[in-house]
Amino acid sequence: MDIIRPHLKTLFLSHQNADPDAIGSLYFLQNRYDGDVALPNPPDRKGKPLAEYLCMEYILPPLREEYEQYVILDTPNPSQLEPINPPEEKTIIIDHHPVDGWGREIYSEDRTSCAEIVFDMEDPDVLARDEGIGLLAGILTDTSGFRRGDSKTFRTTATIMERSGADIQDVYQVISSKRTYSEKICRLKGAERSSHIRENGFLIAYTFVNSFESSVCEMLLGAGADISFSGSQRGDDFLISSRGRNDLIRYDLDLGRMFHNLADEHENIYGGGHYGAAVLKGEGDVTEYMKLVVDGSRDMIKEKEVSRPLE
Ligand SMILES: [Mn+2]
Repeated sequence: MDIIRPHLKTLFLSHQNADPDAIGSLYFLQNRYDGDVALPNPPDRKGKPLAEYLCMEYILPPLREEYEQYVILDTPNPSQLEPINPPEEKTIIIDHHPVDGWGREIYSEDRTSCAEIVFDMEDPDVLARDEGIGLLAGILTDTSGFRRGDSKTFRTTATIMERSGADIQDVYQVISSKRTYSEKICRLKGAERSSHIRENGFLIAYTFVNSFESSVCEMLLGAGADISFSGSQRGDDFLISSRGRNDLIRYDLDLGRMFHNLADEHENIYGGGHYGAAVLKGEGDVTEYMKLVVDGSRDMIKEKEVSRPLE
């Protein structure tokens, strides 16, 4: 498929706090097309060791050069590229998120990871071991360790393993990293300050922290919540991260869509994501928006008329 034009001076871009799916997909395409890579800020806890392992060089803002082609990966909304703002007419967007915040034509497929899309798009006969590790790391994290995914996911995974010679143990070794002291403190404080409510048998937990919002959400799921929210206030801006158990999809409880709809109703707010992972952010008071998202999740459960049996 000819989505990316060869022989043009190309910059590959992905979202803030780049995860292994972003890093692995960028690395693979950079190898194929020989362009530069730029990120809005440094990668996240798992993206960073992967980028280091791959010796992937990336440019951080400000960008000093102009390019003929900008290829944006794994990014559902332009706000996730800030402060990078590529010229619209030279931009190609490749993504796997169901909620589209771009308002213009993008190349998207309903897959669990961007890595699957870019690999199948290129379908190379020969794949370097490190390319395989990058792509597999993306699939592994976006499927939450293969707890999500359809037959296409596993077919693509098998093909990448066969052609690159990489295996899953290699990938785990590269992306498993220890939590920093400040992350551990955030998680503990998040636990201390957390509250929870029940709605039709679903446990909804929420808390307030200063950073590591998504890690704190995962901690709350680990503690037993079905849906978790963790919010922070930074000056005039707030950020709320959300996570849901993998089976929310079975109940059609889509946190990404809920955040997207909330953002549509409020000015200067961005919201989006997947069923089980979403972010709402913008200008405003975090406690106010926390109330909105907690109420929103209760309403969603009531509207869908779903319940979880108490075991
Ligand atoms: Mn992704």
